[in-house]
Amino acid sequence: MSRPGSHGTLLTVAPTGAEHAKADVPQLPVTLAELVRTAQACEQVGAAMVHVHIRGADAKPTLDLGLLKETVAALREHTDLIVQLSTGGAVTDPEADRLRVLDALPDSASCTMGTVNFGDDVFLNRWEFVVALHKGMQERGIVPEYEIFDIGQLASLRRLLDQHGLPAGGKVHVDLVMGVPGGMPGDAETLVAALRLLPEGASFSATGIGRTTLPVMLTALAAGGHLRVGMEDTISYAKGQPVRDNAQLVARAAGLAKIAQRPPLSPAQARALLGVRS
Ligand code: KMH
Ligand code: ZN
Repeated sequence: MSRPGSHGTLLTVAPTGAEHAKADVPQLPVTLAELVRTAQACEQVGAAMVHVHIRGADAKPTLDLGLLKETVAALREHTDLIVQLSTGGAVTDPEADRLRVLDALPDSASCTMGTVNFGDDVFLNRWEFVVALHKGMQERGIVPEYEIFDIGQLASLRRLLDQHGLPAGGKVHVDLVMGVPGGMPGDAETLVAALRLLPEGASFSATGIGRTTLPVMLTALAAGGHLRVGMEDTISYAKGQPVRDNAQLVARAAGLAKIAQRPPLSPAQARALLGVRS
């Protein structure tokens, strides 16, 4: 199956997330220095984009705008990676704070396409808020990555594009986040079913949470998709074996992509795929 950019594989690393506690997972990068070191190590083994959640001095998730700006600047200075900020934040973050993330002017930002149960919590994404994110990115020239936690959210994406037009850069890129308890399962059948609802010409990546990591990765590669990996999504490398660091996950994905004859895209190639300015 041929997909945009499918001669090579875009590898995104999501190194931190908002859910794991540093106290439980000491190898989780939470300071700016740890994040930059992690990003550099991941770039060396094949990552082209970094999906960023930041933490405050207490190692808890924060959407502090000053810290976000500092993070974008540091990642740009020390890597060539496409810098994608999360507007999803943590499930407790207010909409205004999530929208303000765009003022840090990253290359890319996430835009979740609907509300979903998220374990015991609710990840709230009202339609009006989704539209505000989409328009805010259009106005600022930020390239969205549409996060899809459940298949119906792909129908919402088509509606968004019909009503409000293409994103900055003119390309549509979707990330299927599979295996969240409350969202779509992380298996081959569901991934293939989701592809039927992708907007025409869209590229996609996929990530499987926890034990769905490998089935989702292998299916996405076979279907011409791109890959997101990282400790935001899994802290277990194999049964009974905790992840050593994010680069270990990126290196495994890069190895599988090479075996699939779809080697990792460089950051420059990934910018062309996603319509991100160089
Ligand atoms: N932390 C999750 C509630 C995103 O980054 O845009 C939402 C999330 C999605 O991680
Ligand atoms: Zn995220």
